[in-house]
Amino acid sequence: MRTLRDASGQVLDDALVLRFDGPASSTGEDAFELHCHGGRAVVEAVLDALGAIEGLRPAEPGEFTRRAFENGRIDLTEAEGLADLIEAETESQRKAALAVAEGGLRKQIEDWQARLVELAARAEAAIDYAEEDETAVDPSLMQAMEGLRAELSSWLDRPRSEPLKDGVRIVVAGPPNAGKSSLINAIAGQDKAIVTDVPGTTRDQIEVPLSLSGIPVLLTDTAGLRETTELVESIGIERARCSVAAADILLWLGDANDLPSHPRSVVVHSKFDLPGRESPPDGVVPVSAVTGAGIGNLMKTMANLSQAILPTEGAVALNRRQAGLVEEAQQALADAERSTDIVLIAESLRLARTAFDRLTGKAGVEDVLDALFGRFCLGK
Ligand SMILES: Nc1nc2c(ncn2[C@@H]2O[C@H](COP(=O)(O)OP(=O)(O)O)[C@@H](O)[C@H]2O)c(=O)[nH]1
Ligand SMILES: [Mg+2]
Repeated sequence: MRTLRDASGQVLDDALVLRFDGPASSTGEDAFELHCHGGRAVVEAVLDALGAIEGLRPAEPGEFTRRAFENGRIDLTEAEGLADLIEAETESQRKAALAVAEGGLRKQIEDWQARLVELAARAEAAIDYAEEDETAVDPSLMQAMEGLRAELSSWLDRPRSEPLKDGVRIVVAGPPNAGKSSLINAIAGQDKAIVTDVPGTTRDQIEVPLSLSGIPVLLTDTAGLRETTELVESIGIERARCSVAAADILLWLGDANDLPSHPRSVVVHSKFDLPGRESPPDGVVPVSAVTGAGIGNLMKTMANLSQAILPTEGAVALNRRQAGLVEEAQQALADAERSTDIVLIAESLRLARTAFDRLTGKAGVEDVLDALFGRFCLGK
């Protein structure tokens, strides 16, 4: 406990002063914290007194985390995890972010890096002994590269972090008047989309964030897909096509024969209540937005499909940036495996190491840093 005074000696507060000596502090620098009484006037008076000291200024958003990163206390993946942790809104988002913030991915990358360094050293050594004429590359080196590449591949096959962070993108598409907007309203339980019997009503996309049995979902209504010369509608249709391509899950309210190619789609047989629509073909999900029949079943199907593209709870999942770099490393290893020239193999291994350096933030990441630390709030 210490008495805080300003430069003129005026007492400001009695406060708890905590001292953290570098390099063991969270930023790696010498630091201290003042735990003042919480009133706004007290905090302002202390901040004013601090501001009057030459060389002191308020921290930029994310500056503490940035310094921790720059001083090597955390790597880039941990900083990314921390940013996600601060933004986490659901339990599953919090657990996933924490796994990365606590170094789950950093440790994995360190293991890969260590193995790569070893492989690179063996390749470099082989160069020194290589004869003029082609000599076969050591099969055990090839095997080790293959093992590492297979491991990276299996990581790339795992669910990514984006669907958990931003919600699983479920896009409802089909011909005009199929009942797309009505279906979204029935699912959302409220009138979010405009429904009419005039084909071509929905021209712009409507996005409804929902929680499907605890899974964050972004349900998107789209313009009906048809040929049109009307400008606004045709822009809407173009957007609908883009949405379908970008969808995690596609709900198709049209003929199964016209289903756009998509890895995860459900053919929905709408207006199940109407005469002539009572006997749906096999393999489709019948629903009626009017009576509500089949809506619960469709929601269950959507939840199951969503579950499959979400990371397991608390597991370390790669984001787009990280997956891109793991992919690069994997590609470099694949190139190395195909090559019979030890010099080229060594070069590919060097490329893989660079990809990992960018993954942890050791190299070439200035643009990423500004974008990342800009996401933090003041005082973090
Ligand atoms: N009977 C019946 N009519 C429906 C159903 N769903 C939609 N409709 C009607 O079909 C028309 C087109 O619906 P809408 O949702 O605007 O279709 P969209 O163009 O695909 O968005 C409207 O008149 C709706 O009232 C349904 O399940 N049963
Ligand atoms: Mg519509």
